[in-house]
Amino acid sequence: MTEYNFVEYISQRFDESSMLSRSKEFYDFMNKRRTVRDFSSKLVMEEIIENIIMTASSAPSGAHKQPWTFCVVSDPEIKKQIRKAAEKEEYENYHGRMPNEWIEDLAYLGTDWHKPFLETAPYLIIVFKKLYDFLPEGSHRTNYYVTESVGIACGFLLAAIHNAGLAALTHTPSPMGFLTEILNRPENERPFLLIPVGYPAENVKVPDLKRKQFKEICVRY
Ligand code: IYR
Repeated sequence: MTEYNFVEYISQRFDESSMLSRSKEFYDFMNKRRTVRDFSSKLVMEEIIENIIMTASSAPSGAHKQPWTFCVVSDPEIKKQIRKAAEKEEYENYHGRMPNEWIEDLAYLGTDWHKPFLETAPYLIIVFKKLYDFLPEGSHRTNYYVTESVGIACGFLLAAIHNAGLAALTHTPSPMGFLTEILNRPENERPFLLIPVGYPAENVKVPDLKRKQFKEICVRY
């Protein structure tokens, strides 16, 4: 029988009162995260971005395939191309492609087809999901639960961005095929999420939204 290598798990243990305070403090901290749509162009240290991405890549994934690529764009020329292509699609979305119900649901966010943040934010992190991997000789190897895995990694990414004191926007221009072309990604990758990252603009305002109460989102058995 094949023997596989297992190593000791170094679990994080705290006494119960620390668990209570840590869980509450983490909730309070995460509950302060907000999506921001106006960014400062102030530069962010590369190493902070690297740490954030490595945090995202520590997420669990189907069969530990880590089926993701994080493209980090800071080149103004590429950002400009991305903005132009995204605005072209979004113009169509806001002028007929999105049904009225969707437009109504977005009204309170104050969004429209203009996407200046795609140029002002110092970094755009474009997350690609990898449907399969290439083996060295060119054949394909399947990845599993790709959407779930990459979704979880994006959650880690947003938490790490917030933890670093930076702001982000989960932007989903649709359709996103232009990202494959502009960034010249291989055929096994599909764009998943476009996340501008940076410091929020001075005095930035966010919609006055309320989050659901515990009872509304949790059912006990
Ligand atoms: N992708 C468009 C529309 C949009 C859709 C949803 I759902 C939002 O929560 C916000 C915007 C845009 O980025 O403007």
